[in-house]
Amino acid sequence: MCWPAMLTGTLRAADPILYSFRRCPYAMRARLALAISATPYILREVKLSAKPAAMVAASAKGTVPVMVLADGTVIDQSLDIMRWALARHDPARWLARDDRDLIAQCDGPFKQALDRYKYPERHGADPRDHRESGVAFLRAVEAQAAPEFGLTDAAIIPFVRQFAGVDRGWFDALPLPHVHAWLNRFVDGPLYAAIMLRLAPWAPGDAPVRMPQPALP
Ligand SMILES: N[C@@H](CCC(=O)N[C@@H](CS)C(=O)NCC(=O)O)C(=O)O
Repeated sequence: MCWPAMLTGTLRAADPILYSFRRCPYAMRARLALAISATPYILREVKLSAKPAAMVAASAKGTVPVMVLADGTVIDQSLDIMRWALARHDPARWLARDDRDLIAQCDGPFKQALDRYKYPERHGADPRDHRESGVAFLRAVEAQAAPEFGLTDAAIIPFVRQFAGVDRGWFDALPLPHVHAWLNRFVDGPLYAAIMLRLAPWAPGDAPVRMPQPALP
């Protein structure tokens, strides 16, 4: 930050605001890109059953994440928030690993299989059929494993984490060594810890939660 901003705080006051929900995979991917790009922003945790009026006024579709920039621009699709943050600053070269086809498979068939596997009671479905469709996507992820983590990885890994969590024993027994190592490294790593802050839902008048949070000593 330049010295006039440190003195006046004016730039910080204009940081973008992110409406988010801690465990939402779409919001997680947005927070990952904001974290790796070291983008300053104000984080507002949302309770999905009681969305703040300010969020709905910014984006009537009522899904998280929603980012509101200082000039009033609203970005209300998670992938757009990722690309906006990385276009600003991409120190880890995440944009070099942007596989739109794999991300579309994640957001389409894999997300559908995940919902039906995780919540069979809502879909009247046999969860085992749907987890097998999910495995088809995981095989594609396994085949494209790379040592570098990038935009594609950050976009899909929150969904794979949810899928793994439904029945960890079954997931761990799948013959997908790269997927297992990739997911474990991510969940044990500093970036994951940095984006998974536990916060009470935001209410108007609350002190701003400024991101990134200072690193612990
Ligand atoms: N296409 C949107 C999808 C976002 C989305 O569906 N988020 C879920 C939470 S994970 C949501 O806000 N659902 C609304 C609700 O549950 O009321 C994006 O990529 O940002």
